[in-house]
Amino acid sequence: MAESESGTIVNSWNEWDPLKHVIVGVATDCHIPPPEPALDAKVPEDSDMRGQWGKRPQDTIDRGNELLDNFADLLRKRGIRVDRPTPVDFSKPVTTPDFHTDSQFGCMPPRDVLLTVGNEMLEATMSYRCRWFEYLCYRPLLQLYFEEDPNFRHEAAPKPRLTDSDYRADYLSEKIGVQQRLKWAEEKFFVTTEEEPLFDAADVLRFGRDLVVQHGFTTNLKGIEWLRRHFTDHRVHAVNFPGDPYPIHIDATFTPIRPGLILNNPQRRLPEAQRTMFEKNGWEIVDAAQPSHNSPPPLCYSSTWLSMNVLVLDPKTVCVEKSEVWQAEQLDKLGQEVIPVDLRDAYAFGGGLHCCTADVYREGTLEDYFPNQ
Ligand code: DAV
Repeated sequence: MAESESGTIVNSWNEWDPLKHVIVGVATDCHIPPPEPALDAKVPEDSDMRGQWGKRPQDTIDRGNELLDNFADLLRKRGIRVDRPTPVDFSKPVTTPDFHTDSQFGCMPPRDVLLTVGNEMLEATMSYRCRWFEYLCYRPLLQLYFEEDPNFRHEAAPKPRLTDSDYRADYLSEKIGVQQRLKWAEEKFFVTTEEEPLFDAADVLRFGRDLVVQHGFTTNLKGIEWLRRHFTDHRVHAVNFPGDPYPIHIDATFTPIRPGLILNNPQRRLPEAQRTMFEKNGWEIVDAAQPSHNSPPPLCYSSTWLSMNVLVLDPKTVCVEKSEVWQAEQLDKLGQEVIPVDLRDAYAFGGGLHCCTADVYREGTLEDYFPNQ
């Protein structure tokens, strides 16, 4: 591979090859956005976030940044280059010809916005109005990579209109009840419609030639079809996980650890019919260990299953949140070196160790891990 004078290389084909360069999010100015359809559907019915919006308390932002800075330092000490996004003013309302929202969100989980496949970084469409402009926080970095790596391809998926026709009104009641939500999730009846392609980057897992994409609240079938037509050298597989009443993002549900091994959330098992590709190629899907906590931290969108939102540094080494002792123990028994990282107080900003990062460069090449299709 040609290397530029700066040494910058954008290239990553999977979730486990040796990590050399990564983006870590920042919590600065992070907001709880005002109500909007897709976001409301994700906020659990008993959440302390219902009815609240505005800038998050400054002391929680400072604490989140402290933990994210420490994580960035830990990675740097292991020889990994770490870059950080540039927050925009998230208090600014956004008006397009099609929608208005009174504030934006933040730039903590870069994983949601940026999808790296080989030498390409693709800005996702996103599916929340408050996150429509989030790519702006990453543009200074992507411009830099464009200058420094002559092979880097900067791509952006078509910006969606996000009118009301993108969302099912059925989901707008607060009192749907978890049983109804589970039934709808099983039937693949999600809050987003098939009006136009929608996807968040965190719904995509990269396995070399195969991309595995979760169909749920944040990614619709048209979004998956768009990815299929875009990544023409890849096989794109749609998966869904009944058992999650609020299905967004695949990375607290299905977590590849190394070639041949995936953790699956035991409350959100991959349906039997979708296991064939893994079984035919000798991949093991094991139930993830239980989370250490009974409830998420305050003002957090995500479930307790951020326990399995781990960051793999190489096929033998994995970062696990420090308090998630059961997950750490399981990975240790599975033969991985486990690095504990204190991040729980940053969960509220949008996720765990996988969410708060986005790959720029992992060593390694494009491989076919599933030759028997
Ligand atoms: O379990 O709440 C969180 C995923 C964040 N990227 C969950 C999914």
